Amino acid sequence: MGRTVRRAAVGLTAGALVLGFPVAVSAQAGEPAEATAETLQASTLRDAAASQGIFVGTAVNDGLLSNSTYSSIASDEFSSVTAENVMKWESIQPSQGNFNFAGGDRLVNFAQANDQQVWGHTLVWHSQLPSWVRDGGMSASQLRQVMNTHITTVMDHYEGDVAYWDVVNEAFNEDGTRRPSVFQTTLGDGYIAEAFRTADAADPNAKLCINDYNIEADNAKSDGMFNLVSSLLNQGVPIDCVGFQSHLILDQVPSTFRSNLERFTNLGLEVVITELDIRVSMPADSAELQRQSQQFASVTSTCLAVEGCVGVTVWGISDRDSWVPDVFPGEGAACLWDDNYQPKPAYTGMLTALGGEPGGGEPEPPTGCSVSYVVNRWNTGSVVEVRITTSTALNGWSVNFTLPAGTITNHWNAQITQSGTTVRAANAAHNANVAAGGSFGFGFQTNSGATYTTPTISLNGANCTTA
Ligand code: 9MR
Repeated sequence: MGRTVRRAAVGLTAGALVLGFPVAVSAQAGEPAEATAETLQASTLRDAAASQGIFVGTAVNDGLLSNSTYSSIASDEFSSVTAENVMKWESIQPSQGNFNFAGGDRLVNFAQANDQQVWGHTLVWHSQLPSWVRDGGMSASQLRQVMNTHITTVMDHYEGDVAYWDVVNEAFNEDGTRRPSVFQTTLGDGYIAEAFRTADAADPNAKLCINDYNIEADNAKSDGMFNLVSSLLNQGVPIDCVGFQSHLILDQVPSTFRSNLERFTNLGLEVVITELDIRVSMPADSAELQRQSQQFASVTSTCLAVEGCVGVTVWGISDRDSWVPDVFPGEGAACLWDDNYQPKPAYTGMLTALGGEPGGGEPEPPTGCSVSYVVNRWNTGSVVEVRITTSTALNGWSVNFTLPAGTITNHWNAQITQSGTTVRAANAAHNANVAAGGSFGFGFQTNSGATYTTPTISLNGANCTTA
């Protein structure tokens, strides 16, 4: 059946190879790749995670994929994507036999364009279940048929495109008993084994998971999950993994997280952090954001420390896109990027835990400028042409220098002001933007025929060299 534990090595980009850090399928869990003078550290979550042999994912909101800021972060930073909503039953089979794969297909296309794994979420769940299933009053044989048709049709459609499926989601109550979903009440305990067998028949190569929340700690609910998966394995039911959603609260990362994951990996199952976020009472202050950073790092390190923890997925990119404020009024700031898509301390914490470093430890690009200062003089006047080459891109510039004699009577390609011997030239509207390595020029005429040598010229406050 080939359902064995292994570390996924997805999302290894060409960039990682160019950097030459230890790509290390051999990297040991918990040992960050070390940077040396010759090697740069990964500067994105996905490169850093690849160097550790795990994937890093995000839930993707289909409606935001057209936002280029959002989609750039999704593609640059993550090696795995989970459909936040579009692969759920109500989206994919809103009425019986009417399958709508458009949203899921968009995600698959996005993932394939960006060398990403797709995590399928979710096949059998009590929520976001259309009323024709939830309240349909079906007999056991009808509902069994409906459930199996749904699993088979969806998995057939995505066969080869979706690496992991949450086959069953949120099957437990907090006390570890079964949640009384329509599947549980109509089909009984056996519906989970049946769903996994059907899923295995539909796509024998996809990894098949059961996923839940509040099972991160060793508690009654995770005991229920543990007993279930132990029993499924004993019955030979094809199951590969357990997803720990990890919708956490600041300062409440469970101390038993690692040992709890390990009791599942000791059964031979993969474990995955599938929906990580850490919510804070709003407004979040900077001390809380620092602790949140440490806690994202701690969860990431916990996964790295557990052989068989194959990935960490965060539930959304920015705080503004998160489900949290809608469901927990007064709480939020649960993600790695803020409302303006700026990385938060939590981003740096997670990247660092993965052995990466913002900027990758790359040397700062060289800064500087060089000047050519060409003078044409006659007895009572001079024309000076200044040309400056900049090593960094400019979005507006200001050039300062001294003029030992004379008054500027005319100038071009800059706004020029003179105060005694001090001259300031600022960009004109048409030459404010200069690419790195590019140059710009301006000129002026004076009423002095004195000999002008090239002065010290500064660009945006830093002195240039003379070309
Ligand atoms: O993030 C999802 C949100 O957009 C939906 O409105 C919500 C509906 O239940 O589901 C959210 O995602 C959930 C996930 O599918 C399962 N685990 C809990 C997640 C947060 O509610």
